[in-house]
Amino acid sequence: MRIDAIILRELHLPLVRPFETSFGVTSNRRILLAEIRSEGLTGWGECTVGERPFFSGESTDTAWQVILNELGPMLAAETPHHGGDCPRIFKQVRGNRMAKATLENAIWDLEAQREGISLSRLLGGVREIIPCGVSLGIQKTIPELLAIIEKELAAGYQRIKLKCKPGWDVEVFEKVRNRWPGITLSCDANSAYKLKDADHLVTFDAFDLLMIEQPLWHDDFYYHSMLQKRLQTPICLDESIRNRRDALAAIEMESCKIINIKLGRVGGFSEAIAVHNAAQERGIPVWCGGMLESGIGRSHNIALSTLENFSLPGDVSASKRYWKEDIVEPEITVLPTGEIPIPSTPGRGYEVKTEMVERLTVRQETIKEFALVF
Ligand code: OSB
Ligand code: MG
Repeated sequence: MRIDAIILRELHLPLVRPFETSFGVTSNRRILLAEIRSEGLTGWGECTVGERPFFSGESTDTAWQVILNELGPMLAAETPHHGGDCPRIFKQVRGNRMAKATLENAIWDLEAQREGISLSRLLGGVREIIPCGVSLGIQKTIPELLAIIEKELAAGYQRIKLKCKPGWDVEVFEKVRNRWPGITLSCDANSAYKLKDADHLVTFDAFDLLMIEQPLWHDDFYYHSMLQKRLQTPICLDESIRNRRDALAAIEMESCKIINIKLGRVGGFSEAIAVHNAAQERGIPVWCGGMLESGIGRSHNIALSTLENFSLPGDVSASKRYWKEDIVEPEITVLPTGEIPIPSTPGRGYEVKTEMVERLTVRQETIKEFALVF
């Protein structure tokens, strides 16, 4: 694929309602998009980075800089044949996995279009429809949370994940379980606890949670393995898993029984598939996480979720839960069964509304082959 142009854009998109986790509140998203033009086709990538470096060490501004000055010029100087060529092209750059995923995923999108097949098929997906769950942020009051759960269950979602932190956990689980004894429920602490909270975390076992996601430090395996020995509830790792080696280490150490795969966190489709395969070979189920993406990132998550070992409902939900109007057409919708059918058209299957993207763009750069000349 000859790279004709790489255009990097930042868009501002307000969330329909603020999203609160143990590390902070997000009300407005700064969405970074890469548009790659190649031989008459256009591939899109979304950077799933947060506005502040609170989930990972990357932020909107670091990703912008690294894509513009390092990764973009590296890619523009090459003629990649496959999305899978990107890890080699970006090898010299350490870390910055969300920045890398932005460009790599756009190349996979181009490759699917070039081959005339869906992105799901190119990735090796086997599902024609995927099960969906929702991730519910920390609310001001428990009644407000219960009202939201009621609405999401009525919409058909198959799993409810509650964000939690000290002070917003057992009391909440108790109220939710009392009201809905049979639903599939999980929680996500985003590293809000320490090992000294182990006695408290053991009390979560009473609520029959499908999993507890990332209870301890964002970069830890060892203490999670200590904690898992004391818990009946399976631990799921999110932040800790940066690549296949991490997945192997975590599985070997029994730090988790489930893995959340996020495209940005692991650096793109190539590594996401590698994590998926490593987990599958060892009997560890995976599911696809979300990062409050626009329809572009969301369509990539949908394609990824069609791989065989994505056997649990992901945080892949409808556009309207986040956006008044999404930047793709059709917007992403979920069936009353809590499922998303997989588009079979070439590429992502959701068209980018280019006029809307242009209208919302606050900065834009066209990346040149050698932006930096030393
Ligand atoms: O830990 O899964 C997480 C959102 C921002 C940062 C981290 C996480 C999340 C979510 C939202 O849980 C999932 C979604 O996009 O629906
Ligand atoms: Mg998480």
